[in-house]
Amino acid sequence: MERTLIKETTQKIGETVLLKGWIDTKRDHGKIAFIDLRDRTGIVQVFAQGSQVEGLHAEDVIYITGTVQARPEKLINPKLETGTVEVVAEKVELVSKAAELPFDMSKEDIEAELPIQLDYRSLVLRHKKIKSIFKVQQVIIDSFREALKAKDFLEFQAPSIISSVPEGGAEVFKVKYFDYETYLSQSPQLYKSLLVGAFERVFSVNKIFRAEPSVTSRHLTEATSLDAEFGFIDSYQDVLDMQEYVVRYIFRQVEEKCAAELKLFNATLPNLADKIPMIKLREAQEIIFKRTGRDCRNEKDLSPEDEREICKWSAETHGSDLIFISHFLSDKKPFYVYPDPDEPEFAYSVDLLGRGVEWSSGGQRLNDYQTILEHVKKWGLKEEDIELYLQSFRYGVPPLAGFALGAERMTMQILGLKNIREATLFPRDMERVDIRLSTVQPKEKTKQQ
Ligand code: AMO
Repeated sequence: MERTLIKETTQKIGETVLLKGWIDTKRDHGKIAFIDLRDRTGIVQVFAQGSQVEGLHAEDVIYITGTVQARPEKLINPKLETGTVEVVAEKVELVSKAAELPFDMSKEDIEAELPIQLDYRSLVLRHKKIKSIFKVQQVIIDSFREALKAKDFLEFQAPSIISSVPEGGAEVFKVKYFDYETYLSQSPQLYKSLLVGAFERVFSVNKIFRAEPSVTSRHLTEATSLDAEFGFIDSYQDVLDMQEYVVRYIFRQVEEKCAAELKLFNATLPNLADKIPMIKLREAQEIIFKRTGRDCRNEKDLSPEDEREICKWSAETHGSDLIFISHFLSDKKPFYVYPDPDEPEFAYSVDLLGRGVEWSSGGQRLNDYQTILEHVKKWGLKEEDIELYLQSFRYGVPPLAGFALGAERMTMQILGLKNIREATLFPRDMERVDIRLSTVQPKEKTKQQ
């Protein structure tokens, strides 16, 4: 018999069907039992004789042949999509036996600390609420793609092994590459910029690798970056507008396609005013000083506390949970940023903050070859390490700009998750690659590497 998917059962009243799935929960009542059977399309209640399901428990994979019956009015379960029917089991076949579960997966929230949940990631990812995080993330990433394709951007696959460190800093993983030293990509920055010379408008969805030396609730060592870059801009305002268009598109799609998932988390999309407000770094610091008395006015960046405060200000005064902060210090930013000609110590660089956390960075890039060379020298980079990038600009590249949104950060902030690891299928940090490193490698060995 051909398999029937669980969501199709409501259309098959009176028919005999073959269902294949996992036991989500089992309720024993002596001679009879109820099983909530789960497949990729949903859950349906199965009624069985106790003897048919003896010894079975949650996560066992079973095939059930049975008849679909309409439930009497008073037994309809409005919480289930298939709540108007149940399947009366005729034959139950055990296909794959599951081990005893380490915790109860039938609760609305798994009652185990996050590190434990991450140790059992393969199992935990089967939980309805956890799965829904990745449905939302998929819609975010799909919508990023759709929004940019609609604007004629070409998607490219960014390399992961790179020969230079575009963003600077020590947060980079070295890779022994035969006899040479290379790095895991911190960012596809140089590739997306040089591709503007070929395709004018490009984007990529790719992994970035950061050797983050601390364990925080918003940093991963391997993150998903949604990168875009485009040429022929008139001013750096264009990059704000493009980003705003993309973010609004993503929000609309998430709202339309993920109503059930948002409800599970009691989440609402961030408020957006008619236009996302934009202020300069120094203005933001002045506002923070006035509001809190905390003097950060000479700092090169906003601290996490500052980010939360300026987002609060934005929500209160502009009705926007998102805010752009521009004009970071040129010499604290990577070599490719475009200094504002009116105040060159500050750059046309822009971060997007949302609900207290940075969602993206971006800005206008240098496109004049000689100026790029000057910056390369000043920033202490080796020309030969970024030869392909330089080559593109040697042969003419229009004024350009771009941005990169962190997919996990967006997911986390939209759903109100406390820790970025929850928004990552397989989070990596300095203590974990799949499972805790300390449990698989002696500490000494981990240290040496
Ligand atoms: P930046 O380094 O700010 O900019 O990274 C862009 C966005 O990527 C996300 N992100 C991270 N998410 C989780 N863990 C991390 N360790 C991590 N690092 C970054 C954040 C961040 O805002 N080349 C520039 C982008 C550009 O100018 O186009 C860049 O890499 O959401």
